[in-house]
Amino acid sequence: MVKLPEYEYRVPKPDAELVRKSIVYKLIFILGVDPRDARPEDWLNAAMFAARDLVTESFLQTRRSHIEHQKRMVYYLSMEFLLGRAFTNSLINEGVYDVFIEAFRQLGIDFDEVSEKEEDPGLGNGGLGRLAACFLDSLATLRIPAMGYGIRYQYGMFKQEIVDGQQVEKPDLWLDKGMAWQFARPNKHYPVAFGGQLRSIGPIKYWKPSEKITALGYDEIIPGYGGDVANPLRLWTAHAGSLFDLADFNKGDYFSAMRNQTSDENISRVLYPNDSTESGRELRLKQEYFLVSASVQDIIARHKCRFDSIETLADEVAIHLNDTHPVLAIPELMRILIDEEGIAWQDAWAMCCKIFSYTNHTLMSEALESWSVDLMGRLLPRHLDLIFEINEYFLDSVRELGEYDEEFIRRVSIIDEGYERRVRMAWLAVVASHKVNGVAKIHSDLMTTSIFADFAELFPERFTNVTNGVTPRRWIAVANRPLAGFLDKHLGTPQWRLHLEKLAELNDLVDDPKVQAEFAEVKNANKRRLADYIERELGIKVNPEALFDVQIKRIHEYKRQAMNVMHIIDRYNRILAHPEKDWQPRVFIFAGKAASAYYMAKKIIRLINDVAAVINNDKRIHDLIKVVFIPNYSVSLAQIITPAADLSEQISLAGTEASGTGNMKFALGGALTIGTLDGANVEIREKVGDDNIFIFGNTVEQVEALRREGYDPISYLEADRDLRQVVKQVTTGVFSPDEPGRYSDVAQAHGDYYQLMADFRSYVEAQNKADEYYRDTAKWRRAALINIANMGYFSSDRSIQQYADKIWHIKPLSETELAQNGN
Ligand code: AZC
Repeated sequence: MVKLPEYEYRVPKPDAELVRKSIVYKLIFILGVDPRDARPEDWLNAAMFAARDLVTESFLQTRRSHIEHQKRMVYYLSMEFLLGRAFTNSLINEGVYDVFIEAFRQLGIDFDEVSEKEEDPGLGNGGLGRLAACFLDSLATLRIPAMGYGIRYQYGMFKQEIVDGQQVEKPDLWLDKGMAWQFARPNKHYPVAFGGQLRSIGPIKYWKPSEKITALGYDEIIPGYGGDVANPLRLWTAHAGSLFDLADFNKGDYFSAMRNQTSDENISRVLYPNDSTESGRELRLKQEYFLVSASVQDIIARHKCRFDSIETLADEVAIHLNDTHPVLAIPELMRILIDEEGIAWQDAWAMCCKIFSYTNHTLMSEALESWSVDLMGRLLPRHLDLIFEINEYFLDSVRELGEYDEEFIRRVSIIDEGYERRVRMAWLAVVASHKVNGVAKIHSDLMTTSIFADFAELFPERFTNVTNGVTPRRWIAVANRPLAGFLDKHLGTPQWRLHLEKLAELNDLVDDPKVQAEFAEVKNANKRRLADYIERELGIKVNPEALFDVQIKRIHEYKRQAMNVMHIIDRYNRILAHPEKDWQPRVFIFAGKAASAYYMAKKIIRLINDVAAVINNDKRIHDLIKVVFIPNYSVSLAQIITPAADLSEQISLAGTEASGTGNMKFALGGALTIGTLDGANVEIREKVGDDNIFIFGNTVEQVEALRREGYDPISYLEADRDLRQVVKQVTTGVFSPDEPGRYSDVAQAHGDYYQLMADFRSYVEAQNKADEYYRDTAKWRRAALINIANMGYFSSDRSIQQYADKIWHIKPLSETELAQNGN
């Protein structure tokens, strides 16, 4: 092994001068750009290389320590990671933010302009992908031996433009500007095979695939806060198995040699822009297998490099499945253990059952993945065969209990024997995992009484809850610098970044008028920043003194953006009817993308924009209402919008939002929640108390009772004149005079499946109460501070600690382990 003196690989603690020189050096010698010609994008890349140098040593050191101390590792498999920008986050985590600011000042270059040039890696859709990113931050910060695996989609989430009020999808070429934050790993490549035939020679199964592609690894560096640990997120990209089909090429058929290459590489071309329904496309199944095959091979290679024997795999490795998308990792590990490592079936299965754990993120039946047996048999014959064997083994064990009838067996079977036979991926996940968790208390409870009720009966000890959390580094330290300064001052320590429960000490200060006033200044600064953004990007002037009422998230019927719009229209009607009253000015802010094929969600975006156009231009309203739809929602946009919110809209129908994490980010930034008793709202209420949150609407039990009894939306219309008027306005074209029938189907979609009519009245009442509160500035500020003070629980550090303790049984690297460098 190479031995180096420490000074040859340790980067000295940087000062501004060193950083400045480093940036200029990178610009010239890495990027080949003359400083005189450098554009902000070039400075960004140069600065990212300079920042990466600072992280790289911790990155290598972390890996050395894992090997040296034989740490048990957790591997987090996810089809999505919504990382957000790396640059400013890394400066905060490395503790060099101010040093870089100073270096830029010395260079005479605008730091903000440059850092805003960074493209968001849009490698995810919504909550599930962002959660994975918060978790990576916490894993590194808590020094948990961990690594993420994902796909390096060439095109991330589409860019959303709004044209004539409608969503238009544009390609997201996030890689085009260069990715200074990744290390290409040309030596990390694995073959991924598809198709062909399954043969057997006696009891030995033999898979002869017809197609092979190569997965190539890129490491995105995930620095932990404090700068001593950095973990890799390994992202796979598809390369054509053999660069050309040489036979075709030799025949002179250049184009058909290339054609294969292009279709192979399609595997890592796009992220499916869909956050809830199964896409049902063959390419998606290929992507899922591509991710898990490369990752499982890599996990085994890493294990073998650290330990002599594959037999110890289950002692040293935990693999976590982020939803069902990576569930093929189970038969893939079985295949490798049995077919390649020669391990007996039952032993291989016992190892799998110790290794895997699974998080469920939604109860919505349309989001439960299943794949047709036909398709799986064609693409992955060996895996299908193993799934059948696993199923048989599992069902036999259930039958042996002697307590269950064939109807029960049919229900728990991994193979759905319906009209078309299908593999139920969530069932496979539950059968193979030693722990299955939901993402908020109410969700985990519902999981065991609804979709997984039968399994909860079979394996009660398997089900658990880990309520989601968010990283205070990105969501306060990076995104909300005024609040970070406020907390440093009033808590007297920067330690809340690592111990968010310290926020509780604010509880003693919430009545202090000076503290309240300082908090108001923080909020106002954030609101002014957002108002500037809105004016710059959309040309709409909004009043920063108005109440900022915000709903930003994926557009989905269950999230009920349409109900938010209905309240806006009702308020508009009431202002017109009583202009003399003392109305609270409000700015209603929306952002979010709709899946490209989701007709109703796209219509809701259009409705928001149509309503905005009418109300914003109605002089009689005197700016008492402004409605703004900010296009192209992303992590970076959330970092601007969230800190500026006064009121956080979390209004999903009870029982539909598994947890939500936006709700936590808002409350952490001192917004009050208006919400239903759904997802993590329930736990937020427990923490902040009834007086500091606006809860409305039916409970899960009431929602279910209505469904059972035959929900009748018309009855609510009949009983409520204002509601009737709103629905009539929408459906008769008051907001779409050029096409009166445009929204005839919106209010009644699917018989009002998400019960907007049932919750409308109590929603409006809760909104009125919010106005009343807001007028009493002391009361509002106090409530906002109480929200911040009691959000400590919702740190992703707490979530990750629970995963590490209850699910993965993984111990962090201690400081001494990390300090003894194994160079
Ligand atoms: C989301 C849930 O809808 C959200 O409630 C939760 O907070 C989040 O996961 C993280 O747990 N689910 C998804 O994004 N689901 C999919 C399939 O994308």
